[in-house]
Amino acid sequence: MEMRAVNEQDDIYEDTTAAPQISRRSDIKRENGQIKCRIAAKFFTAITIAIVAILAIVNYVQIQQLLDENSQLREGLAISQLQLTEAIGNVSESLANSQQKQSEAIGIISESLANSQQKQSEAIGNVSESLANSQQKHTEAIGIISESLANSQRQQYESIGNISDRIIELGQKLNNTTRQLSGEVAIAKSFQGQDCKAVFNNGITASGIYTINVGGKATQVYCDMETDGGGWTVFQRRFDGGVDFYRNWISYQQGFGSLNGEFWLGLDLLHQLTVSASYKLRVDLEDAENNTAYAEYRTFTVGPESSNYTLTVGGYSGTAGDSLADNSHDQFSTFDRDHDWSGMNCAVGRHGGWWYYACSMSNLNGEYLTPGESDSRGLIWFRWKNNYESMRKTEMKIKPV
Ligand SMILES: *[C@@H]1O[C@H](CO)[C@@H](O)[C@H](O)[C@H]1NC(C)=O
Ligand SMILES: *[C@@H]1O[C@H](CO)[C@@H](O)[C@H](O)[C@H]1NC(C)=O
Ligand SMILES: *[C@@H]1O[C@H](CO)[C@@H](O)[C@H](O)[C@H]1NC(C)=O
Ligand SMILES: *[C@@H]1O[C@H](CO)[C@@H](O)[C@H](O)[C@H]1NC(C)=O
Ligand SMILES: *[C@@H]1O[C@H](CO)[C@@H](O)[C@H](O)[C@H]1NC(C)=O
Ligand SMILES: *[C@@H]1O[C@H](CO)[C@@H](O)[C@H](O)[C@H]1NC(C)=O
Ligand SMILES: *[C@@H]1O[C@H](CO)[C@@H](O)[C@H](O)[C@H]1NC(C)=O
Ligand SMILES: [Ca+2]
Repeated sequence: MEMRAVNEQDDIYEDTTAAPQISRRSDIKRENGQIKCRIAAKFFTAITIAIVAILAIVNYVQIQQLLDENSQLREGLAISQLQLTEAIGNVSESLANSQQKQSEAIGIISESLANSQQKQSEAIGNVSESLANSQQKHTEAIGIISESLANSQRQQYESIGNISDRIIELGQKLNNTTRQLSGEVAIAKSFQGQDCKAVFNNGITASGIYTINVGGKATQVYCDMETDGGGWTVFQRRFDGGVDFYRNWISYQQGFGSLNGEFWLGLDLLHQLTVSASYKLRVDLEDAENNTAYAEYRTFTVGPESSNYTLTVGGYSGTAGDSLADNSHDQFSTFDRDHDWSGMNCAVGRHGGWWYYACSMSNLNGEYLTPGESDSRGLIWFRWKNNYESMRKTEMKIKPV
């Protein structure tokens, strides 16, 4: 900028020198002025140059200073980088140190831990050992206790066993005595009478087996305490064919079967009873369809053995019809004692024991057939059905009139 200004001044001087018509004096004056101008211009130029130079110098110095500052900064940067690196190094080092110390500390801790663990293990071992010892002692003690307990228990058991034995023995004795006593009581109770009516009159009103006194002899009988006012001494019962009634003379004399099941009480007993007082007879029947009927006879006696147990029966009433009055005054027959009127053996023909004549309208000791089956060997009560239909159930019983 300054340099261009100087060049423009030069151009102005060139132009002024190109005018020769100017007068001398005025020329000299003009020349003086021009010189003065030129000197002033040169001076001015020199000053300008000097200023420019100074400015350049100042500029340079400033640049130098800037460069210095720059390098100082770089140096400082480098130093600080170095220091940083050093510091990082220091930090790393101290970190490494602390890590080492930490490792060392961990090592120490582990070691002491291991030691304490060892001690702990040892202590546990010691405890276990002493525990084992105490347990062994305990076990031993228990063994001793158990043994002595077992011994005492054994002794106890033995003595209990002895006592139990004794108790059982005594109980059996008591039982026996009680049984005998209760039997005797039962006999005593019903002994006053010779039949189920007497038992009934003693206040026993349940059907079952009771002991009665027949001619001073204790005898068990089945008592029907329900039918027609109760007190019936049952001497014949059929209901399932469980007992074979095709028996000989002696059997019919003495009786057979079971009082709880089917049975025949016996001709001797019947005789004894029926001659000692006046008895009525009742015959209860049930057919195949479970219809029931009965026949009652106001008089009923069975003669002595010497009469071959001759039957006396009469005074029928009932629903089953009279199928027995025809047998009155007839002797009892079995397959081995034929006392019937027939040329043949009715007991064999009718498969039973009865007061046959030739032969009979009744056959309640016959063969137990399928109920309803029509066969003269069956359990016949002809005048109920007017045929030989065999009964499902029969009962013959007596009661004093
Ligand atoms: C680095 O550590 C050394 C000695 O360990 C110390 O002289 C120096 O000043 C440390 N430098 C820094 C930057 O902390
Ligand atoms: C374990 O017992 C032994 C001797 O029996 C003893 O020397 C040791 O100190 C015991 N250790 C501990 C931890 O009690
Ligand atoms: C049990 O009885 C037997 C003999 O029967 C006898 O030797 C034993 O000593 C008795 N025991 C006890 C504990 O009474
Ligand atoms: C007594 O006898 C009855 C039967 O008559 C029987 O059930 C009972 O167990 C017996 N008791 C004893 C202690 O023998
Ligand atoms: C009890 O009676 C039975 C027979 O009925 C007999 O075998 C037993 O020895 C009796 N027991 C006692 C302790 O009298
Ligand atoms: C008759 O009575 C008997 C039991 O005594 C029974 O099994 C049977 O089914 C009865 N029959 C009829 C037709 O009721
Ligand atoms: C009874 O039967 C026998 C034959 O078994 C006979 O000898 C006896 O005379 C009979 N008694 C009467 C009273 O008929
Ligand atoms: Ca005959």
